[in-house]
Amino acid sequence: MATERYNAREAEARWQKAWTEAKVFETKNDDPRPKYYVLEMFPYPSGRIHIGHVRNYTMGDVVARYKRARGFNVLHPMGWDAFGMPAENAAMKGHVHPKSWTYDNIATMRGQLKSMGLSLDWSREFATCDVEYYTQQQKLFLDFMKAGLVSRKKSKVNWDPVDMTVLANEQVIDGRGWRSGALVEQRELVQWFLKISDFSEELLSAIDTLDRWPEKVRTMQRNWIGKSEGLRVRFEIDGPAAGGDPTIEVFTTRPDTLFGMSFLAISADHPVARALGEGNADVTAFIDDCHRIGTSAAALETAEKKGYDTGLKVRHPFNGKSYPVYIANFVLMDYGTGAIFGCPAHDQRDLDFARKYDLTVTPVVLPDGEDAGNFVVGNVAFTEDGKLINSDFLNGLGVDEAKNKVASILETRDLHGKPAGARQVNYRLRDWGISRQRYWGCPIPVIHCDSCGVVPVPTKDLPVKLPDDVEFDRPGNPLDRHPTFSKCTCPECGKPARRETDTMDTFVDSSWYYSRFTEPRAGTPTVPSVVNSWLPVDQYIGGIEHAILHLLYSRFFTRAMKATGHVDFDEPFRGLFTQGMVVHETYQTADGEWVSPGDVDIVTDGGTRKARLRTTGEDVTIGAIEKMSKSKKNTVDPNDILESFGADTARWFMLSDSPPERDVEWTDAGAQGTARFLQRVWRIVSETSELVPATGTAEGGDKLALTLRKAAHKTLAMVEENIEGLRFNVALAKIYELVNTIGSALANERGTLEGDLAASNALREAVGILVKIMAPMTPHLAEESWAALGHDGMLALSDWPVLEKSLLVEDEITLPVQVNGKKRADVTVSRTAGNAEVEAAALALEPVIRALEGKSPKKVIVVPGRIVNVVA
Ligand code: ANZ
Ligand code: ZN
Repeated sequence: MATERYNAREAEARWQKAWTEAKVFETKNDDPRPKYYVLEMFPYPSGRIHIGHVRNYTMGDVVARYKRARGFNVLHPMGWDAFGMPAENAAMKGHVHPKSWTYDNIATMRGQLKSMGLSLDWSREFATCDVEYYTQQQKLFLDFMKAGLVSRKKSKVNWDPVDMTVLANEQVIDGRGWRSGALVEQRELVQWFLKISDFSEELLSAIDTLDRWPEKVRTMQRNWIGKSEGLRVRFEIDGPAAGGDPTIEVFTTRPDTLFGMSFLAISADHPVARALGEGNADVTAFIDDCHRIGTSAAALETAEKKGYDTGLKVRHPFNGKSYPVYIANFVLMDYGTGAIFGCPAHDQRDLDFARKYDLTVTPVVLPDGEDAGNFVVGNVAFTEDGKLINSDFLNGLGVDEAKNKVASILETRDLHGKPAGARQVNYRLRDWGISRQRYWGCPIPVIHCDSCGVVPVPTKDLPVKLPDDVEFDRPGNPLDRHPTFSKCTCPECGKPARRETDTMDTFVDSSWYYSRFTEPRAGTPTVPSVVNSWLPVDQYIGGIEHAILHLLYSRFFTRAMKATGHVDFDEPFRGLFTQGMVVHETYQTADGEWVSPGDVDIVTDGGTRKARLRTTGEDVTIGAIEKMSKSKKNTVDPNDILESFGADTARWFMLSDSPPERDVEWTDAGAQGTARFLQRVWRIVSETSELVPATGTAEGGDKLALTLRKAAHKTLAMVEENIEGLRFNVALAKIYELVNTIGSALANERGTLEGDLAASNALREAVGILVKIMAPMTPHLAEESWAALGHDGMLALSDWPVLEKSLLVEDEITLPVQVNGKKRADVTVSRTAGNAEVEAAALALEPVIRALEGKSPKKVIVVPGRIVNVVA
């Protein structure tokens, strides 16, 4: 009986059922214990869980189970980020409705997650495509609208001509749609926006409070918000104005470089450019050309810099000279004022432009250690700090002083009735365009009426439900061509009106789901008293790919929900952890075809690892260890892993080898090693259960008892510390050591364990601790072991072991022993030993006796706790 192998498959299913039946992981909001909210980023229901999910959810589950054992009321929910394009793509390809495709996938993936033994409160599960969820989201939208946080504006969008949809900048990769691969075009559309830019400063400054976020994520968020402090400078047009205004205003962060100016450039969408374009075919052609490159910063960065000399000139504010005005493709209309002054010596783009159009390059900032007489700028602009030169009254000043001086002068100078300069803070962060011309998303709850304009759908008429009877035979938005969806009457005047057919960006859905989990069936988006008691999320865990948008949108949403009375906190996630990826070796046949790990046998041939194709025995090359990807076929299916090894092995292996923020390499050999280790733990448990009685108190005892007790409590302390610090691999390494200690006691000291009550009590205690500290990682094996050790209740409901701090104190001490000033040996004595005892022990050491060469020492000085000095 005791030596029976642990049957993971059978035991795991059994314990999962037992947990579910006992509702162990269902969380009550009114539980009086302190609350702890741990959340992993919810999955998109693509069809199957992938190995990254296994790692992510294992980490969250370890935290959840650990915190539960430590007496917290833990909220650990799961749901589905279920709207989005892939469902529609599947519908277009496979004649399956996005809804059934999505819910079928959810069913499959739910089953897979359940087989991982995650301690989730499934009673709170929802999918963002559930009508109940998106109804509440529509309410939020209407509240945001009332609060002035929604706008509608015409804006240039990236248009994917194949998918017939607007793409976010991030969805345009090298000028092509991320899914369709089609060349993206620019179009103007009236879109719905959430006014995230109202919160730019707050979202930026609050990053400082996120001290439990990875520094790199905080930096990425800061850069994305992109605050810059600069000056708006108005230049007088030299000659007749185009479009009425006698001036052109630019935004610059480098007013110190004004004397290095050699041109002014405006965006193709600038009013002056438009005015010039009227009736001028050349200008219009150039403007059209500019529209063909994407609006994204990346697209502009890589595109060749082009300009059109308008013939207009502007007058410099200080030197009285005139400079040409270009329309340039690298100037964005929606940043600053849509116009710049170009200073080629100190800006690379301006320099490239100046070289192309043969404009002057005058350095005005001199690097330290350079000589003003010789300094020239070649093809690399000098963008750092230095001293001003060639700049009249600014000469000799530092960059910051010069900026200030220019600003103070221009602020107080009048130009055509307005100040010539004004200080300004700018942010890169743009308002969030949420309109999508798709079916499978949350309908935007507004109505367009010819008489009343845009009218919000009254709350009592919610939800605006997605119709089921839609067709996907053509690309584009099926809602647009649905026979009745858009037909409605105006809630204000009762005349026939048109329902909005745009749906919301799926990032909206994931911007507040964590709040919804606290009261997922409420008839309001949140129940404030409840959500405020749970949030912010104590520990959020997910992939670094969400470092910017998802987290920033969630941070904005929280503030918008606060402004509309739905929550009462600013930051949604107190702790954030971004886990590394799961990587795998790649395999390739002689003709370069990628082979999946499942089709390969690894053999060791003369000491080297070799890979062979399972079907033919043909040699395949073992390639680089890379992120799992379909294209290189180096993926492993969690399903296969769970079936062949069981959940505990997969969970343990995911945590054991690498720090959680780094990549971990999945290897079958590693997983087999883990499986063997878990069998070893099971043998230890079985032997212990036969050897020792089920009860008794571990205390005192002789050497073996003490060794076991100390090892167990030290490990306990280390595991606590390292789970709290999310250093799971370190915690696991400590557990391996404890298993070795217990294993060797069982192998070598059986007699003592059988005969000595203190020793056998210590063994039971140590194995009990082992089982409990493994439970967060390998919960099934731990339950099975707990029962085998004779306990009645479920381990999942029991408390964490109590640490006996006294056992952590080292009670021996080692001191160096010097003979005539030279170190000869170390002496180990009891911490409580008196000087005489230390002296005797030191003099009895073989190397000390040898060093004394038969002489008797003149003096022995014991510095307690430090050193023993022998003078001969
Ligand atoms: C003159 C200058 C001289 C500039 C120099 C830089 C270096 P950040 O820091 O990102 O805010 N700029 C302003 N508006 C722009 C627009 N709509 N499209 C493209 N470029 C624009 O960058 C501010 C700088 O970017 C501004 O400072 C301006 O160029 C340019 F030695 O003005 B600078
Ligand atoms: Zn109306």
